[in-house]
Formats: sequence, C-alpha cells, structure tokens
Amino acid sequence: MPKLLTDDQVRQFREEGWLAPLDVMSAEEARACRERVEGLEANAFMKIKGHLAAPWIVDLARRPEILDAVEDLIGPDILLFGASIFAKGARDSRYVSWHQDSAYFGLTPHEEVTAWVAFTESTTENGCLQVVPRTHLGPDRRHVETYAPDNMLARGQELRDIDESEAVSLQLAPGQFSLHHERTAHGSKANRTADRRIGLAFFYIPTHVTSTIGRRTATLVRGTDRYGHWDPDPLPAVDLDPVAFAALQGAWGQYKDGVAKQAAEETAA
Ligand SMILES: O=C(O)CCC(=O)C(=O)O
Repeated sequence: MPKLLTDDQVRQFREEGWLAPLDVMSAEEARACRERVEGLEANAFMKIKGHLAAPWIVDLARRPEILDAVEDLIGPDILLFGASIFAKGARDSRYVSWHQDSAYFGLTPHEEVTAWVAFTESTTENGCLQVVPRTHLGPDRRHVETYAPDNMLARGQELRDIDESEAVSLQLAPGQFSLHHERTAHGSKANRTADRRIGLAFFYIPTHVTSTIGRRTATLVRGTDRYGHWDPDPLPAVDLDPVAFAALQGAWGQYKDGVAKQAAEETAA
C-alpha cells in the first residue's frame, strides 16, 4: 500500500511522468524559505548540488511530506543526488528550454524523480514548470546545446521536437510541490509578473542507481544503502560551509563543462 499517494496518483505518475500539486509546508514556511534563498543567493550559485549550500536545504529534502511521496514511486531506500534553485526575477525574460534531465544526470537505470518545491506562487504568468506527459516512456532524445544567454540551463540545451500543444502547466501555491520523472520533457517560460518566481528542485534516486561518469557523492535521506555506489556528500554544518561549498562548486563545474556526455550521444556511440 502506498505511504502517501493514492493508487491513482501512483498510476498517473507511472503513465504520465508527472504529479501535482502536493503539499509540503505552509505558505508562511515557504515565505521563510524564500527569504533564506534570497539571503544566500548573492554569495552562492545553488545548482546541481545546491543542498550543499546550507543545512536547512538538506532538512527540507528530508521532510516526510516529500519523502513519503517519493518512496511510493521509487521505494524506501532513497539518496538525495542533488538540488537546484530555479529563481526568476520580476519581469525576467529568462526561460528554461524543453529538456530531459536524464540526458545529463549520468545515472543508470533512469529512475530519478525530481520534487520541485514552490517558495513563491508558480503560475502560467510567472513561468511555472511545464511538462510534456508520457515523454518519460520514450528514449533519451538528442539536445541541441545553444548556450543561449537567456536560457537558465547550463548549456542552453534544448529539445526541438516538442509538441507544445501537449504541455501541461504545473501551477503551484507557495509550499506545494510537483514530481516529475527524469525523462519527462520539461521547461518553463519567462516571468511576466512584478514578483519573483522561486523554486527548489530536489533530485532523488533509489540506492541501486549508479553513476555513469565515475564515482560521485550523494546523501542517504531514507532507509538503508545496501549497494555503496555513492560516497557520502560533505554536508554543510552551517550556511556556506567552506568544505561543502567547494564540493558544490566542483560538481557544478563538472556538469557545466560537459564531463557528462548526453545520454543520447552515449547510446549512439
Ligand atoms: O524551475 C524551472 O523553471 C525549471 C526546473 C527544471 O528544469 C527542473 O526542475 O529540472
């Protein structure tokens, strides 16, 4: 029996590759998270291993409201493989192009699930996350790396064969979250409103998943790791802990500079 999700919700995720909205915290708590992100962002670029920027981010990743749902999808032994802040400014033209996370995460098998937590409202007007249902059932697709300046992705990677008429907008209130599979094509548009749109994406994997680009680190957030495929993350004791922060920057550099080839390239090679 599922821990938190209904059988219908589990079925929807398996068939459609996404699920929303779910609740993790109150609007007041989300507001406090927003303030903490805004306090950190001048000094920290929180991508890929953003949880290494501050202990409260790791605490949030361990919240049962998120982990119970994730457990219903990937089982009880769960590693937090990474986290990224996606923060758009007011009237911000930046966007996230259509992409599959599986293309660059360097994981096998493809069982990663992302929980995207809203710290502000996330609406069609301010550029909420959009997904294309059922794309997780297909193969890894080839991305064009544009490095476009307005694109919030590291390499401006984009899928050009997406039928946008099929896209679903995952609108969330502050304190809610959505779930999507790493192969689900997703993206987001510009923010056309006068306030910011801020979300934090957590990347969860079952402990049997391995890295295809050599040994890396992750944090066990629930259950037991019987496999030992991952070394432990150097978790922060305080905000911007120097050792943890150096690891965050190293992981970002590795991701951005292309150590991980596209999964589609690997298959073709
Ligand atoms: O927040 C966004 O606009 C995009 C998020 C995203 O690409 C992700 O969660 O993987």
